[in-house]
Amino acid sequence: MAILFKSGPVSTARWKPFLTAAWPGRDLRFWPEIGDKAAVDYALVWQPEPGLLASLPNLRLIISLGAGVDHILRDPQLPPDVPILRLVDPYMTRAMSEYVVLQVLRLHRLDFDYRAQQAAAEWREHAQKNAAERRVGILGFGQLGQDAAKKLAGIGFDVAGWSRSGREVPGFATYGGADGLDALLARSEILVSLLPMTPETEGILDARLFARLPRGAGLVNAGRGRQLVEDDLLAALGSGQIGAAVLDVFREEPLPAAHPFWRHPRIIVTPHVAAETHPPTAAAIITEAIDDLEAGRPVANLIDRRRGY
Ligand code: NDP
Ligand code: OXD
Repeated sequence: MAILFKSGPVSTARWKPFLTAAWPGRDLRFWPEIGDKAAVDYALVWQPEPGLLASLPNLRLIISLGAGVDHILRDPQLPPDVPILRLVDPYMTRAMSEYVVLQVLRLHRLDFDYRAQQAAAEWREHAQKNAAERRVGILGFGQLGQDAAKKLAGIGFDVAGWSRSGREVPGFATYGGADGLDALLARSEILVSLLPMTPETEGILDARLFARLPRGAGLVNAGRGRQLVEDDLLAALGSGQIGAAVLDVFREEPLPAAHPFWRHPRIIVTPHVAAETHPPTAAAIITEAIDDLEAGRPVANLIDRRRGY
């Protein structure tokens, strides 16, 4: 019975002490030291290379070291019947909400304008709405989207959410499907995307979508980079259809130094840090999932492969 951990070197160094403490005496293996592959029954992974999971013949559970699972599902050789667990960690959820609140406030309070004015030593005031007069739309109304909505509503923002199912969430206007998207976009002066990466959401943040937002809308993307059509965003910023954007995720990460986003005056870039995995709390959640599986109890937060998230 062995547990394999596969991530980058920095993440491995951060996780190691917590995993060792969580599973004293268990056979823990840190990639690339896999040893006997037949002995591995659990794999904790971030961006496993294609074929790695298929090479473990007795795997019982694949555990994503993040909330998203696109980095696992993209493997064409992924073993079809092994369940996949995604991280749902209240610590991470709170981190994402902090990020969303910060960026929505930044857009709401015209921070891009005032930073630019400071650089030019220009003293000029703009009309300022109150949060209650600012409509925020959240694409992806799951764990992260709903918590962010609650925190934004606590400040007074008028928040609505969009999901695949159009699920009802008490206290919020919710929308679902293609028709629902039109309605959500029409009311969103600030649009926050917290969508999982699936074939349906790839490229969803494109010129067609931007055109349906109120003119000058702000955008926050902390879902996945491949959901954004980068040239369409640059064009929408150029025309003023999008007023400013805050981006945490990118098609290519790290974002190449020559990429125009780095120096665009109406874009803020953060290096995929909106909600980092937190090993102390995540290790406890993973332990519980493994205990449940071994005891024959239902395991929470297994993904539905057909939906892709
Ligand atoms: P959840 O599975 O809890 O929520 C996903 C939401 O997206 C659900 O409301 C779901 O609808 C909706 N959705 C999925 N597909 C579609 C679609 N085609 N059309 C409309 N709505 C759709 O996920 P989380 O909230 O936990 O995480 C969301 C994503 O955030 C992750 O997959 C990851 O990509 C990203 N993330 C980014 C981080 C960062 O640091 N930047 C950190 C953590 C996560 P329904 O409710 O109907 O199922
Ligand atoms: C995640 C992420 O999916 O950090 O957890 O992007």
